[in-house]
Amino acid sequence: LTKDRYPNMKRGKFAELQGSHIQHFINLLGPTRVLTDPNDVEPYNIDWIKVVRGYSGIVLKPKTTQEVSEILKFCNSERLAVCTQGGNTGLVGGSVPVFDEVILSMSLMNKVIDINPLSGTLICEAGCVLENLDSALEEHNLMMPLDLGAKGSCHIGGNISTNAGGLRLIRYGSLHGSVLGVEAVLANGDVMDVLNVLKKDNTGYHLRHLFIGSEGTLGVVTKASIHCPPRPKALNLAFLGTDSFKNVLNILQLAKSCLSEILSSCEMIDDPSISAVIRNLGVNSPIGQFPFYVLIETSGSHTAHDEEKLNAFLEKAMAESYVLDGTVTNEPSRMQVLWQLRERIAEALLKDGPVYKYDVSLPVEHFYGIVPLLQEKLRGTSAEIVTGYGHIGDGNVHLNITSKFYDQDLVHDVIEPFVFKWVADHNGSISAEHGIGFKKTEFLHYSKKPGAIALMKQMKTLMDPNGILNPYKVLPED
Ligand code: FAD
Ligand code: 2HG
Ligand code: ZN
Repeated sequence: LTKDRYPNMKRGKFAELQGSHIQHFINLLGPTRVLTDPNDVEPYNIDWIKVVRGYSGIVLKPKTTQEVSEILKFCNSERLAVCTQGGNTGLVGGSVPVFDEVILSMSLMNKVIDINPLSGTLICEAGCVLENLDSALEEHNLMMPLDLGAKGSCHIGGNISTNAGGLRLIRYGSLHGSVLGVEAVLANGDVMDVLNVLKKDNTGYHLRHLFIGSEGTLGVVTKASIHCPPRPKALNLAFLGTDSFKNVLNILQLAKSCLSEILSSCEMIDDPSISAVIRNLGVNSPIGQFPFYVLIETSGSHTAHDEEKLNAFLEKAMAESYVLDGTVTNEPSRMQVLWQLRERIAEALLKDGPVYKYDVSLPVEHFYGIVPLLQEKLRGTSAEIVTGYGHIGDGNVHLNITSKFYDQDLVHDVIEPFVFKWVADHNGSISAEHGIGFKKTEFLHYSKKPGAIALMKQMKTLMDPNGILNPYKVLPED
């Protein structure tokens, strides 16, 4: 881990870690929850896609809000920068240090505090793994309102801090709706308790929203209360092949009108994406090869009712030749295999080499437009595999470009200017759900007006005057 990995970035004027700091942390947490052995610390310095890495020498593992508070109070007074880390599955380099920031791992704050089946509310600590929460809720016939491929590792605190979207946003909405309250520790160690469990509470500014999507730059989320929907009794999954993007849109429109309230996911996969899953992970597709595939999930409370609706939709989609082939199942093991074809694309693409990722929102008619343009533009370069897939129901395409090696010039001079200008020209957003993190700060201006960026900076200064919380992330350099 070399210190000059980012030659154009200047380390902020923060203190460097001293032996006396380490001793203070050991006094606070005990020796086993302060990691300083470089072998133990290294995994926390490297992000999931292995392109962003820092050289922090310490990982702290608090177990209580009080400990988080003591840590931040000390770091603030000593001017030690802090990078909070959840499951480290973030895709924009926000979860790892850029230089030598103290890493605050939330992994031991993983207790479920309360599940109320009557109100459908969950209160838990921020380090709970998303999948574990969903399993805990299952006993009470409830479910988590979000689901994503990283569910086995990501934390609810990380989901909240990135405002993660995922596979079921079309049905359950964003975390700005589902998160009822949070407890967060501010940069100076103060505990901000807005852990509301009520659905309605219009008592002034809704402070919890400051922590949803602010990527660890305004505070450390320590607890959350979440509104959890009833677990559906009937689930169906259809995996459909089609010949054109036009027909993908036809399928989406038909699914919305025929399935309406039972539609719980609508995802699109293009052929290069599914080919990577088949080739690199050995998962088989149950149908022939098509340029595009659509996954449609229905969830409801009445099996016969849902099947009737789904069949009517499929009959119409086939009659109109929107769908050329497909398979439908309600068997849990088969559904799991089908979901792998979608959920494991990110993992599969990484096996072919470094991946340049662009997570963009677009008006749905432009969802796939940039993919063929880039395929043409990048033909004959080191980065020939261009794929597009994602949350078509929410207008959120994941543009992924796989390269034989990391080609800085191609990324900076060719791909990024083209992608971000195209997205801005088509009234899109340069980050639909992954956030800005470390990798997208210089492009924020494509999606936020100068006045909005200025207000964001003022809020940061107000809440974290010494700038110790996740520096170099979200906000562009002055
Ligand atoms: P981390 O990666 O550890 O951190 C992410 C950011 O949140 C960092 O800035 C970090 O500082 C901050 N943070 C973490 N915990 C806290 C806390 N307690 N308090 C304050 N700040 C904190 N994202 C989507 O939106 N939709 C998807 O469908 C989706 N699918 C994915 C699939 C895969 C296979 C992978 C690898 C990632 C996917 N992601 C997706 C991206 C990622 O945003 C989510 O995985 C998740 O929300 C990150 O949670 P985490 O606990 O891993 O957070
Ligand atoms: C998904 O929806 C994730 O699978 C990851 O958001 C997207 O890797 C990506 O580009
Ligand atoms: Zn996604």
